[in-house]
Amino acid sequence: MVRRIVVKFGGALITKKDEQSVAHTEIIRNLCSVVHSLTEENIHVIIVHGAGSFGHLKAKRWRLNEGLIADLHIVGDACRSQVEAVAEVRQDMLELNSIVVAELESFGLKVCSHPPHTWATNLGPRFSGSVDRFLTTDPATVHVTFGDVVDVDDERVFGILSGDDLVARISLEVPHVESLIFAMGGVDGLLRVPPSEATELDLIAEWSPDVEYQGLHQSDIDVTGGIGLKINRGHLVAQSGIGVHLINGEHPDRIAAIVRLQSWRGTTILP
Ligand code: IP8
Repeated sequence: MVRRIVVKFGGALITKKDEQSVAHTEIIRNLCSVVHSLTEENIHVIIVHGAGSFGHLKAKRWRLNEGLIADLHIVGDACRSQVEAVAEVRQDMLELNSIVVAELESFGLKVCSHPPHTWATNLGPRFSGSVDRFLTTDPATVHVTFGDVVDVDDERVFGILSGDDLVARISLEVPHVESLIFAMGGVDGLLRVPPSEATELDLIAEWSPDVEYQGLHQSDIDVTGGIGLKINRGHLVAQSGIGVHLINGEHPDRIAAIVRLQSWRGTTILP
């Protein structure tokens, strides 16, 4: 019986969110170490990582989430057009991806990386592109993909496909996914009050749509939907019977604890 999990490494966890293209290499290494131990227990792991400062800052400046805008110029920017910015963000995302891949390989894992702009088009949880590529028969092969700028088949021409949309389709369509785990930065899970005011008691252990939560969505930095998008996509996945959990990725042992059915701190999204 195949056991498979999907883990989202949040962009705010694996990068310094407000400084262009700075990765938290040690956090990435610790996450990859846990992934490695799980593969040794025959668990198949699919990793989707967010963009953090490798994607959101330039995408926001060049309004790539709005699609093609005629004659947009930014005085003093190294890029001359949105089309150049699209190419640069794709390149920056490949750079972040190569850091994640190198850390996984340093543990002896085989890695298959799938940059979305090469196989996916259109946006949202029903984006186009087959997710069959994430199927493996060998747990020592880890598949990796990430939030990216993809082509769109209408007048927008391009747009941002969030890692949160990728995890939703992968979890729902690749067989035998038992859990989807969002590893986040700076918080233990969903909180009842804003993270800056929260105490240990404000963690929501189980979330369903009638439970109110507060999350930090830095709409001045983010071009995708922040915590609201995670909850929305997580809830979609939970409705199909897959366990959906949010944990603090600075404690990656919590990922292993979920899989090993031990106790852990974080939030479960109920169907
Ligand atoms: O951080 C966003 O992906 P996310 C992708 O998973 C880009 O929402 C390029 C900003």
